[in-house]
Amino acid sequence: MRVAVVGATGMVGAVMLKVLEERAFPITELLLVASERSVGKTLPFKGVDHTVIGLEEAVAAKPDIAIFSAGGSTSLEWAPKFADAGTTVIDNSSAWRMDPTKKLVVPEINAGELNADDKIIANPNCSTIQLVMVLAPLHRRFSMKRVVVSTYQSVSGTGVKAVQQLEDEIAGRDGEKAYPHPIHKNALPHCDVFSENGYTKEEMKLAREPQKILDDRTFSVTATAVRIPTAGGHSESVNIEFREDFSLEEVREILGNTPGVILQDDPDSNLYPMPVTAHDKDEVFVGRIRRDLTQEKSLNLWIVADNLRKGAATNAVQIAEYLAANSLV
Ligand code: A2P
Ligand code: 11C
Repeated sequence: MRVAVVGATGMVGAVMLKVLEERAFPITELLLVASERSVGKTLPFKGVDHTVIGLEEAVAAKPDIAIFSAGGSTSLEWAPKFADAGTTVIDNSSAWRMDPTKKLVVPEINAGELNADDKIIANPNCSTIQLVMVLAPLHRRFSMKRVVVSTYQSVSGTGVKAVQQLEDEIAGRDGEKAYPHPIHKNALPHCDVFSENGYTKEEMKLAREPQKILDDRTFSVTATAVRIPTAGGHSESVNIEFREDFSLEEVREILGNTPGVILQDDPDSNLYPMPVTAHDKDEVFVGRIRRDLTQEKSLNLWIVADNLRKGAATNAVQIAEYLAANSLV
């Protein structure tokens, strides 16, 4: 495969390169693409320096696959240009996710919907991916009615500037601010921008994307998204009301047998998912599985994943792997 990584100099881009290398994706030529500011810089891949090129040059090279993580406006403008040149785009931004003509894919759940005509494929939001990885197998068995999720999201989800803000505040240094408040020793009920309905865009992504991925509007999701001072890894407290009753044994068995999900649920030995243990892992971790004692057929659990891995780079590379394995590019 001839592969372009658009946004290669960025935070997700760096993880993208690491994941492509680790998973030994079959690359015959790699194009590293960023803004004009970075053209001419070099980045290593498999021990070889690669020179960063601009978007025009990358489109003209007609790669088989372009994985985008360069922000929504770059995707909106450039993904169609790559697609017109015959390149399949896997886009990590929010630009195309809710476009009814584009598929929103978590490979373990709905890669089967993809075909060779899908030229722009959307990668879901990080907090959505880890949530649906756990919801999907439970929904298939017990039919979800309503999900209430509260997130605890790391500063890496906001980007380099936010990681720097946290480091500056810990060190007591002045610096640029990514957030309107301190993040060190704080928690901000504010991820992405507020929309007119009082929810943030991040909360609305959590409400809408799962329905599209599961192709089902018979359940609803309501969310509160909170930024906390963790360096990497998003956590989620989730309450699920089902139509069918369940046993905790069966829930554990289902999740324990779900590819890409790892059960970490042994309170007696203080075993539960945490950002520090999920760091640099491709899987989604689930624990604290217990009945909601206040309502029938309802479950509480806790989900953690590395937001830059399964939440972004790994999921995008898995889509590329599926396309390659099924001769769809
Ligand atoms: P650059 O490093 O040249 O600015 P992050 O999310 O970590 O901020 O990274 C964003 C990524 O998207 C970077 O690789 C950045 O390149 C790239 N990028 C941002 N704006 C553009 C643009 N207009 N065209 C191409 N790449 C862009
Ligand atoms: C966060 N979920 O942690 C965001 C980052 O829609 O792709 C990714 C934003 C997006 O703030």
